[in-house]
Amino acid sequence: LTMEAELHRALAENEFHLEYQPVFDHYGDRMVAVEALLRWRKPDGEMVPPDQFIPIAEKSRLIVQIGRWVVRQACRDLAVLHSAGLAGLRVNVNMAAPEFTNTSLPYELTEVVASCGIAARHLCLELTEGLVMKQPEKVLPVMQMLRQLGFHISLDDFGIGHSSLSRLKKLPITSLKIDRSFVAGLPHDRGDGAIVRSIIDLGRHMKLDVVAEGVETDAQLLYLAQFGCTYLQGYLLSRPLPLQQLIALHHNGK
Ligand code: G
Ligand code: G
Ligand code: MN
Ligand code: NA
Repeated sequence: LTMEAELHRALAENEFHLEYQPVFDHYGDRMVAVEALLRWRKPDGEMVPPDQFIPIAEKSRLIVQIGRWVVRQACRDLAVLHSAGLAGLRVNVNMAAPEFTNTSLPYELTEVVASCGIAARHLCLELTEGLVMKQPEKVLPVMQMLRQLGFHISLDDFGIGHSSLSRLKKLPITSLKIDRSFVAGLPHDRGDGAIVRSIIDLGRHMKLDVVAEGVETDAQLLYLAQFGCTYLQGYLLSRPLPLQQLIALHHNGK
């Protein structure tokens, strides 16, 4: 079977599931959001990482169907998390280009959140800079409509794409996620430190939340907190977890 055929089967046979990686406030003590991350377990038990199958799903446009499944599952799970005591928690969902150039996306998402009993502001869509900059004339109107409807939008992997600041200024987004390649060099690499502090300042002046991803050490966390990074995510705080483990983590005090 080609991987494309296997992906069709995976959708039909329920071989996908989601894990959730928490995002914490800068003290590292309050969970404010979770990022949904797609996982594929083949019938023989093999786990296929998303880097391997998402590019193929994007080419075949199967990503649109997979993305619909992801959003619906993530919103259902968020409703479960809200009832388990995590009221107000947001869920972040990664989106690929073919999903975001679909002009019916805002209507579809509005239906999904309503049917799950959550508000639009509880769903945050993560887009990469590259996606926005490649097809701005198609993506921008969709982004604007999503914002008007109350959804949050985050620019993922920020700093490695090539967004012009003049375009960034006009984007209807609510947060920036500092790419983990910059976080990796903290606290000693002076270049990475300068870039991270600049992104934090940029976010503050543009009234955007700034999320640092890939936080793996206490020294990185301290550096980011000291310079006012709003939110933190990374293995130091928590790995991506299945839903039930996430609920357990919350009950143990996070
Ligand atoms: O979970 P992991 O770190 O292995 O993810 C690898 C990459 O796959 C990341 O860039 C992540 O954004 C992407 N990814 C994970 N889940 C999804 C998803 O549901 N949809 C899309 N489009 N990308 C995803
Ligand atoms: O591209 P995106 O930011 O969506 O990628 C999310 C991926 O990053 C997930 O697959 C997740 O497993 C991975 N990830 C999350 N936290 C860390 C971390 O602290 N270090 C590293 N190396 N990867 C991480
Ligand atoms: Mn992401
Ligand atoms: Na990222």
